[in-house]
Amino acid sequence: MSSGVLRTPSRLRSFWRLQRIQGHMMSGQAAADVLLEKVGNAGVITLNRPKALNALNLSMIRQIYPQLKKWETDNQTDIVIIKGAGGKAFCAGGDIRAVTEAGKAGDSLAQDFFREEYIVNNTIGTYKKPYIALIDGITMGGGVGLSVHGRFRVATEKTLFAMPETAIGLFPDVGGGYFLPRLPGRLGLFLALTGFRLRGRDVLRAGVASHFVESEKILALEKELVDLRSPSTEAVSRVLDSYQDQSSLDAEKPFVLEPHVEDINRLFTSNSVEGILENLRADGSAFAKKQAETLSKMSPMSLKITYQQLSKGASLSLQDVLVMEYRLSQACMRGCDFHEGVRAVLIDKDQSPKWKPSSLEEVSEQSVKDCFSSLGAEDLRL
Ligand code: QUE
Repeated sequence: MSSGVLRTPSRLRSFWRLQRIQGHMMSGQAAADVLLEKVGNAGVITLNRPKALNALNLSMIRQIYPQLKKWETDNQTDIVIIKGAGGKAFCAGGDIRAVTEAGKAGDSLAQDFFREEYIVNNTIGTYKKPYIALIDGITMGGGVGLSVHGRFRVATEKTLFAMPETAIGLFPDVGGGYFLPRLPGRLGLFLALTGFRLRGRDVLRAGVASHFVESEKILALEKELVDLRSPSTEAVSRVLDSYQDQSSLDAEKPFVLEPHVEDINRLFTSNSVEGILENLRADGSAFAKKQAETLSKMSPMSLKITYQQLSKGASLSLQDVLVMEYRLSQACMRGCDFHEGVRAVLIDKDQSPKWKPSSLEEVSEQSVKDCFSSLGAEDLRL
């Protein structure tokens, strides 16, 4: 690589003179919830609600989307990097407390939030320039939607990944119906139903991340990406590979699910959630017992919706999955479990949701089918 004198001024300029697109401070008010900056020829998105673990709200979505579209065709922008502020989280999900409150009050936020969030997910999934998500911390739900559909997802030892929505009466949305059934074997269905958490290098091993880099190297990695002189997909790929090769952290530690991969593939193969639960209960291993116990705490309606969502999603495009998931999001908004789950987990924090229906057997086939029905003029269009 050349390190000529000629390069230094432009590199300094590109790195230190941050071109502000939206102000960091809104004239004496609180800090902006998302920062959108040009750093050299990179567009950099920083999710900036560290106290809320950078959970995504509609305001952030409405700033990110138009900027992504502009950068996609802007001659001065070659790559897009997305990261989280505060060192703890990339993005811990959506601001679903506000969403359920809006739903109960009949406010349009409940429709707009999911619609506009999924439009961003689709934009990332079809992005024409290298899109690099630095998932250096908690990455759940909505945070997964901002990363997993992009070309590059960089995990670190601080990454904590999960799709935990069945615990709050929702379902693993933001394109979960697309990427989860495309993971090896029955891994995606397992992650979707149980909300199982993956950490660090295991996020790469599961096929969710594209690279693993040590957290302390992320700043240097970002600088190198921003300084790339011809930032093609191949060039970005080479930089990420070289950073990945520098780390052997946990390289000898086996994948946490390695001893259970065959069990998961066998036990999570059934034509119903009840069948999966029977498989787990009949198996008798400590692992199977634990997963059965986890599933027994989840919303029965959510489990059945999720099973169908992934079954259908396996053979749909990302766009068609997002249209399906938008229908499901509005069905959850009409029902009780989503509101009850958010109450139990995020508002009252009693962790004891009262699901309706309370058992899998009471969830009728028709009630699940109805959740997938067209919304007519209200359907998501991509
Ligand atoms: C299950 C979930 C979510 C969750 C907890 C669960 C979820 C979500 C949040 C969350 C986290 C931090 C925030 C926030 C929301 O927590 O989807 O507003 O600041 O978004 O057990 O599905």
